[in-house]
Amino acid sequence: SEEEPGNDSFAVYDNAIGESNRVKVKPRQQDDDSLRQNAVVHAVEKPVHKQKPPPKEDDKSVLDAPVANLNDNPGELGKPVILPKDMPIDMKKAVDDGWTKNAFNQYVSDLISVHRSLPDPRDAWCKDSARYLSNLPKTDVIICFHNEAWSVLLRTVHSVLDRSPPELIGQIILVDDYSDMPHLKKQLEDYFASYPMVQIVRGPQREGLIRARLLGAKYAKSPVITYLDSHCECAEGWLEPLLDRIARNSTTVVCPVIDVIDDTTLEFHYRDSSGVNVGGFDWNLQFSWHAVPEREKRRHNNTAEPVYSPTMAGGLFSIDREFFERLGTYDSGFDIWGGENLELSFKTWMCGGTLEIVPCSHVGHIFRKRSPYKWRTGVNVLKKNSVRLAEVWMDDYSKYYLQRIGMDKGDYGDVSERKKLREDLQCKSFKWYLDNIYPELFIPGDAVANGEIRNLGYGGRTCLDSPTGKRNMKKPVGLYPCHKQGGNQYWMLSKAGEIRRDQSCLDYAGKDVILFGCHGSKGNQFWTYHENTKLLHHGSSGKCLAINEGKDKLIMEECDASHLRQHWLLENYDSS
Ligand code: UD2
Ligand code: MN
Repeated sequence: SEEEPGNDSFAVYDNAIGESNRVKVKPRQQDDDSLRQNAVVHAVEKPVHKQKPPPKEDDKSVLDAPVANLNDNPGELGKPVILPKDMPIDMKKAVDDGWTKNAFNQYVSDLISVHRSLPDPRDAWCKDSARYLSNLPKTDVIICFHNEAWSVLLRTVHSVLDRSPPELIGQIILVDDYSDMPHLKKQLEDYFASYPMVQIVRGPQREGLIRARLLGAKYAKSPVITYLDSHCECAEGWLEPLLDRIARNSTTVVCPVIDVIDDTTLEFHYRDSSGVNVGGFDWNLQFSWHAVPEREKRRHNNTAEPVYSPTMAGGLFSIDREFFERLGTYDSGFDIWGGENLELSFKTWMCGGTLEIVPCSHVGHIFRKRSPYKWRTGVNVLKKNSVRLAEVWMDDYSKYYLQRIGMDKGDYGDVSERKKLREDLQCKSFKWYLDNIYPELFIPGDAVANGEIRNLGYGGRTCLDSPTGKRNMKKPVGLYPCHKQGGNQYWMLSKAGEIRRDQSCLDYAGKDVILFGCHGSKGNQFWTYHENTKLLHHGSSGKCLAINEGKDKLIMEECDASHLRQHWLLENYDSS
């Protein structure tokens, strides 16, 4: 499951301080479909300049235009837009600027209609309207943004308007989290002036996405709240399957399948129901995707049925407004970005609710590889959020997270109110959650050793150091001076003889020693530690783990306890 495509898509912003390059943005014209008028587009496998003139300025006319015309426009039906390799210099500059400001290809987005069509990603099972209750509750849709690109924000809103039954939407609440891009000022109000459903709320200062969502919730009146990121596209029939689950049980929190909108071409890649993933997390409190576990598959007759998910990705979900309030909405002490998704997931399960992914509901999202906006300077925002989360919800298990950050909690503010909330709600324990909702998660306390793995050769100051990022899963595992701060030097030896980093295992198949998704069948992932000789003996090869003289490479050698370079010290080793 480590290799699921979704995995790569979640950026982890290491320094918690996103760079931002606030280049002045050219004011946009009123109707965005007009942007395409002068554009040169190379659609895939199509000759240049193939596209028809864009539809008329009036928004409504776009919908009425004959389908045949529309389908030739760039990006229609979710198709990719590929720019020519040899771009004229000013076009190249515009493309680069778009990337700098947004961390996705804004230039390409601007070529695509804000009403573009998408393929219908639904399983046949989903299209039977008898599956859904006829009296569904209304939802308000809350979309928070901080310096979002104009065409992307508008496409998000239009995808809701164009593909939701109007009687199911109360308001669309756009929350501006103190953007300073000029197109997000009066121009936005002007644009939506003729859309009574759309309301714009402006935050008085930069709040971060969590408090911005709370601000939006204050304006919500419908029985259900639906949150979306500001770079999404809702697909056909996305809403009814979500609302249906809440109509049946108001403590069910639901997420659509998040389809990937390519950051470069804006291609809409949808995932059919057999490829659905559920959410998990690791002990760094980072969200991760996993294949639907067997125990969950057994509950279903059809892969399109809603599946239980231990956690949610965070940005896209619907929740009963009163249930959200009962759960204490979000912790308003969370800043800017991160951790709120796990907070809501844990308490949903622990305090009497259910969290599901609904394969019939599809919403695309542009996954970015870096955060384009400014975070807070001088504070590790993500760590502060995660410490609050761990302190309030994880009981004794919080220590496994704290070990990953060298036991240094920093200043995380006051959490007494949140603890009281948990008490008042009489929520279940975190152990109950792990045992019943996420039994797949490896518990560090079940390890025979945890912490650094130090080599005793050449001075004895070198530690096993994990390659970073899921992308590097197949890169050789490295070496680095021991730093005692956990992080990439935090390893666990499991009772089953795996050297683990959460769900990935040290693996040797004859070439490099790499990290690979744990498979639980020993072989290339089976290691035996001999406390007296200090050798780390590998199962399938019979060799021993060692380091080279340069202290920068792991090697596998014939076992020989007289070589210090084969000696290892495992932190907190306890074989009893
Ligand atoms: C994911 C979630 C995101 C959120 C985050 C963890 C998905 C698809 N996305 O990250 O919703 O749960 O994990 O916190 O599940 N924004 C503000 N103010 C800020 C920063 C961001 O309003 O200070 C807006 C931003 O414009 C966007 C939304 O919040 O609409 C989420 O931010 P993101 O897209 O940078 O987060 P993402 O998708 O990497
Ligand atoms: Mn996002």
